[in-house]
Amino acid sequence: MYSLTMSTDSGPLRIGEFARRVGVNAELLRAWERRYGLLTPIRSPGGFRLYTAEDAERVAGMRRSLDAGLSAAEAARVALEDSRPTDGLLDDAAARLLARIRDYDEAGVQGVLDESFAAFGVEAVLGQVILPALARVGDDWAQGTLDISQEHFASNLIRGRLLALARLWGRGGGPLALLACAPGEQHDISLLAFGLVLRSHGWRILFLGADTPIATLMEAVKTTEPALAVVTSFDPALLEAEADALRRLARLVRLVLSGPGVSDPFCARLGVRRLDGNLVAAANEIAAVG
Ligand code: B12
Repeated sequence: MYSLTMSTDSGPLRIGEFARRVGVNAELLRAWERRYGLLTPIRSPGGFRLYTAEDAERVAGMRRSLDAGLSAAEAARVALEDSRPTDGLLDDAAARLLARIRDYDEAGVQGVLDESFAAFGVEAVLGQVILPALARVGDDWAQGTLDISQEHFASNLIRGRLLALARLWGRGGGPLALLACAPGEQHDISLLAFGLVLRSHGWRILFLGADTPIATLMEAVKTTEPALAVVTSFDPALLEAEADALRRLARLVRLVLSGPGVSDPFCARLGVRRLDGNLVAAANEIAAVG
């Protein structure tokens, strides 16, 4: 069985290294490219061919079909049909983003984000590039293979980038969503991402961000009368401490609780809705049902 042989931490590769990783010699790779259009390398600024994870996936598919006894032309056709170019490119961008984060390479991080936003929609970049890279940053940090300074470097760049996209997201005529993190909660990047997806459906966003006291949230609700208030937490204890205040808030506004710190039993106790899982899907669902 041939799996995807390019690791997730490498960016596009020159042919020698690519050949080594996929286990097919460079001459044969060139022949497959020339004869069947199996590979679609991008060009480096110096004009070298650079192969991506998508190319690696096609080579793996080609080898599987050859092993199954198909002719080379037939195997290439099957591999091309099976390959999912967009997913490959997005995975590749996530891997490169992580590599640039590890190198503290600010221009590199911005470059990957520039390319990704230029080529794909906000939803795809958030859901398949930025959030997976952040999740991986967290995992690697927890395992001790990534330093907290790299996590801070990444968080600040990404947060700044998302805030720039959020500029004037309170304008317009759509329904208003008030977004805030629970008191004591610092993780506001996913809430920003959620707001951007909701904004793409025409919603207006009032973002209060990290560590918002529930009393002040109530004041903002009274003044702005939002259609929805979303409170996020990554830590169940922070919500538990605010149970009474949240219950009062839920009397004033349609309230949903979100993030990994929220549980079904807690929401049931308060009689509020829980929104979690994939945040892009959650925002799309809210936008669809109004
Ligand atoms: C960036 C980051 C930080 C930054 C936050 C910067 C910022 N302004 O947001 C800083 C440095 C402040 C930070 C601090 C801490 N962090 Co931190 N952090 C992270 C990291 C790397 C990414 C957070 C993030 O944006 N996640 C969003 C996405 C990537 O996560 P996700 O789980 O895939 O989210 C999915 C769903 O849960 C859901 N979802 C998540 N949010 C929302 C919101 C809405 C509206 C909806 C609908 C859905 C939804 O959608 C996502 C899928 O689409 C995570 C790693 C991780 N896996 O999350 C750790 C992580 C959350 N942090 C962790 C910890 C331990 C901490 C600290 C306690 C560390 C410390 N000792 O100080 C503090 C706590 C600070 C506080 N009081 O809040 C742990 C939490 C473990 C736990 N549950 O107990 C994690 C998981 C790292 C780890 N692997 O251990 N952190």
